Amino acid sequence: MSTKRVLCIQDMSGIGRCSMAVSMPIISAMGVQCCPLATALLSAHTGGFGAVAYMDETFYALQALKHYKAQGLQFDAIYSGYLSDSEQVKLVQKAYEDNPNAIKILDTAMADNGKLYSVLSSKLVDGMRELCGKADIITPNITECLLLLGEDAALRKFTEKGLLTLAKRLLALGAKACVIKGALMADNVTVNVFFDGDELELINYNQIKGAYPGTGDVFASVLAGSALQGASFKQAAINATLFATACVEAAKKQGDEARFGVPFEALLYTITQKGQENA
Ligand code: PXL
Repeated sequence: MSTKRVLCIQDMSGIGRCSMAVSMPIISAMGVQCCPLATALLSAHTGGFGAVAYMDETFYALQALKHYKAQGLQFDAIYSGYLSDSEQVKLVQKAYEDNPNAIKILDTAMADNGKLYSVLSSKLVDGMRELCGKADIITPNITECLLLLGEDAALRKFTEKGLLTLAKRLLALGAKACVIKGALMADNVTVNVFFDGDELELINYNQIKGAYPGTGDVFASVLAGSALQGASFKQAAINATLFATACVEAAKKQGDEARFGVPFEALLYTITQKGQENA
């Protein structure tokens, strides 16, 4: 069987272990080819390094998509993450149109801790909501989930019933499955909520204090890699939770500044095929 190919649509940031700089090594380690469609270049992510150097690559990315279409190149999956401008939503739409048979994984990376990222606009929220209508699986964190549903995004606790209602409302936007990440429950347990319209799975994990940027990108990358390896979306969400949690635990142990992201490099061996065989 030939190596599966995923088109990865997001920015490339030099410092802070996020987006493409996380997805390429993780997806590659999982034995899947990660083809980068860089939507922007940044010197660092926008959450902790002051005024970043920024180059928009929307025009380039559109030309690249045209090139792939002209060459008849198809991708097994389209995985998109952070988009820096609502115009970039069109890139994802075009990639979906050009690859009707691809698994469409939409990580609605745009907000956290009750707030939209400071450099983004509410137009992007509308664009992400539209994309939700065409994706197979969407992976918002709880803040993004509430923004997509037009709710107050302030952090609060939820019951299982409340989370099921949110998940049902998310799927009503059009996706086949969702994972709501990092929802805090009444008993102070944090869960990732998987729902496919049928089965609800609350994936518990040990929430560690400290906001590490890029953890959502680590999660979505493992989910994409697992899905392309043939795992069910539910199993892919479990694998992604385990790896992202291990990365945050390693960061805490190392005591690095949170803004530099999680030290996933030392754990990559655990998600290679060889590493899984030896587990
Ligand atoms: O991990 C999300 C992300 C990706 N890319 C850029 C970001 C962020 C979060 O702040 O700023 C440029």
